[in-house]
Amino acid sequence: MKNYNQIASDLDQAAHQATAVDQISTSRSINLEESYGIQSISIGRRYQRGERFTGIKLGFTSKAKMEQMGVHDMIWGRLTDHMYIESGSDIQISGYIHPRAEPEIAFLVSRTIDRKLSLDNVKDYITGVAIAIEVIDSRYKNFKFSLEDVIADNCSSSGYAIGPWHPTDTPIEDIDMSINADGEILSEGRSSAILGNPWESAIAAARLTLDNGEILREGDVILAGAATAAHYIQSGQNISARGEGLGEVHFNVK
Ligand code: OOG
Ligand code: MG
Repeated sequence: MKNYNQIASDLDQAAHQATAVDQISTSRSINLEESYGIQSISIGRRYQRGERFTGIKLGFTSKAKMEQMGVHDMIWGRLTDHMYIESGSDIQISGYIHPRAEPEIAFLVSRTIDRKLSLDNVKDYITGVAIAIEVIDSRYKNFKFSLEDVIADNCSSSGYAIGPWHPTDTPIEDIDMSINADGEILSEGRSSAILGNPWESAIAAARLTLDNGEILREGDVILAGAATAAHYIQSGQNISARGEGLGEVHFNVK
């Protein structure tokens, strides 16, 4: 039976080489604590290659996402500078296994989050909100996994693009959001689908990092989790996300 280091290394290699691997849960059972442990070892390998922590992403914060993937609970993973996609730039499909894109809301951290937050004080720690696209690319064959599998795989994190930052008094509680290919809507939804209010994701991110020994500092990013189902992307497409009052973010798939 593979140990945690071997599993973490397999997942890291799968991402690095854009080749899918078997789910862990088909050959052994792991619990949630073990899967976060594997995620941490696996992301450590990225840091060793020189990648830098840039924030965290939440997953399965909307019913649409939980139903699409058949899971039932919120998850979190790490983002690195290597995953950042500049808006308007090209991404190479060959660097991915079976990438999907989804519309997200991003938060920009203004100072070290050293306490649990609430709706009353969350804006004291956040300086901007933006529309974003997350590119998820499960390292598991057929994009199929259990909750434990996907956590170990750093929650499918693969890329993220962020639109223009807006001040924190910009309404984001219940706005229209869409993910589009070549200007055609693939999915649209309301931001209130994200935990009832996307600010709750920033609050959850503060709690999860504090409870798990990560620190969110000035300049770090929080991705709130997608409001709609994710869509496979293909070379030749221009992928964009739009958020009412937040503008647009896009990239080209080569
Ligand atoms: C897991 C990641 C979920 C979200 O926004 O809900 C996620 C997956 O669907 O592969 O990023
Ligand atoms: Mg996501």
